[in-house]
Amino acid sequence: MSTSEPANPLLKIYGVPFSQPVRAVMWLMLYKQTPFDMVLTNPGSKGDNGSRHPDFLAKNPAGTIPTIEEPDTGFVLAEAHAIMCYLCNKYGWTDVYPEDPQQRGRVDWYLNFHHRNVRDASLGLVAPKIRKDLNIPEAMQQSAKNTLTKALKALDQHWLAGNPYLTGEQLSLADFAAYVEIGQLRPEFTNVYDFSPFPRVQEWLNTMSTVQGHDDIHVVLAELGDISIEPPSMEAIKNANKKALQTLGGKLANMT
Ligand SMILES: N[C@@H](CCC(=O)N[C@@H](CS)C(=O)NCC(=O)O)C(=O)O
Repeated sequence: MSTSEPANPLLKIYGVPFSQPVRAVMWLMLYKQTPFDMVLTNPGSKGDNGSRHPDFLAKNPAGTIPTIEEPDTGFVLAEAHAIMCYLCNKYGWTDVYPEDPQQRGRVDWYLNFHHRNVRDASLGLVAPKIRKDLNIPEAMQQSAKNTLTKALKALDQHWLAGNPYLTGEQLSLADFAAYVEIGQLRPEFTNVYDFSPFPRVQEWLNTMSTVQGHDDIHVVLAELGDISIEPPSMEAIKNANKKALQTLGGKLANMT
């Protein structure tokens, strides 16, 4: 693992630990031992700390987390993958975002493929239990589950054939991005998916759980536990986020 000089003043990350794309960005920062300011921002809320509040929409009109802001330059960026690529470019983190055009091309390939494919893990299996307010139609949930299963087949038969990480012998941004979606479904977390048809994916999940920062980033899910039978209460979700924030606060994140 390599380290970098802490940014000064610290980079602001708007989000909450329960958000998958926020976890991907925070994991990269923890992996690189780079401190940041975590600005708690509730997804979808129009309240003061919400991603749909006019102040937040002025920064990111899509109203989504993660969004980052550099206090020294005022530079704002949204979309988890754009953020991770930017941070790698800025700090020279070429181990996880290689300079070689073909290797980088493969990472970019995965990061683009991820949307509407692996990302459907949340739409089909997690959001229906956690965000009851969204009333995700049954047909949409089923379609998302089918999309995820096809994507996992592609990971098992193509991306992970012959190499331990998604894009080769080295851990890359692709692995962080994919794990926050797929890993959340594991038996030790929400327990909502049977991975037995995908042995290479299972092996990769085990490898990823040994990557620096994994346990700290996943406190929120370890706290929430199995949701396969009973959807968690709002109280349980809030407590899990709180515990996660305490852990992250004790590490590299300043909480604001
Ligand atoms: N493509 C975006 C997706 C971000 C996203 O869906 N964030 C959710 C939380 S997990 C969000 O902010 N939802 C609030 C909303 O859409 O109102 C990324 O990768 O950053």
